[in-house]
Amino acid sequence: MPSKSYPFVPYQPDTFPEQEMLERAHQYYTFMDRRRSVRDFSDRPVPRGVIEQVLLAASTAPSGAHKQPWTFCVVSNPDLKSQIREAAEKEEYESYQHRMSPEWLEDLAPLGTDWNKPFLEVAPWLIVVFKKAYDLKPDGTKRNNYYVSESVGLACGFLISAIHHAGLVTLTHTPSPMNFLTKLLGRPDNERPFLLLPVGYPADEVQVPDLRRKPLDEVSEWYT
Ligand code: IYR
Repeated sequence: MPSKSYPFVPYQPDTFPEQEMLERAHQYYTFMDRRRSVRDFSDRPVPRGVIEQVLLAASTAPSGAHKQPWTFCVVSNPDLKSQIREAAEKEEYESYQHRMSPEWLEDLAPLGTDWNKPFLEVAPWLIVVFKKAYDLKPDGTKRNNYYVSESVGLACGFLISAIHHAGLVTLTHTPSPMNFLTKLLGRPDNERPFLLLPVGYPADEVQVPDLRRKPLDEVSEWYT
């Protein structure tokens, strides 16, 4: 078996005394707990440089075999946003009218959603995340990726947290089915649409549903 060695480099992560660690952990929780999904956006512009930085942060997520199997398609072109809105609303209309079960519609009722998706035109940026089922080598042959959905889900989590940290809002929008995005954005065969995130400032006096998060004892079991 051929053996080959690969370089390792020293790594010195930040560490803190226990009291400071606890304070930082708590502060991060309270910061993240202020994040809300927002559906009403302002059309106020957001500099491209901010979007570049949040995408770089997203791309620091761990991924299977460090393949980083994602492409972030970033849309601000008004014509393209209109086409995306039109196609998404067509699918959403079908979903809300015919495809979603009564139980599903009942579960969504507190969120106040429907097939109308004005944020797809109003938000200054749409980030359409694609997952790469495999990579294409320069000679056109396929190279496998691993744990693709887990990896891209992690990158999206990092992205949402970076957007929140920048003082902007977003929404995890999943028009279904979402293959119209492959066509509209001209993506290659190895990419599948995963999530669509409108990014921007919230509309003036925006409101969000009065939701509660589960307490720790409902989301954790401890085996000490
Ligand atoms: N994709 C639809 C429906 C929807 C589904 C779930 I699950 C949500 O948490 C929210 C919405 C839409 O975007 O309206």
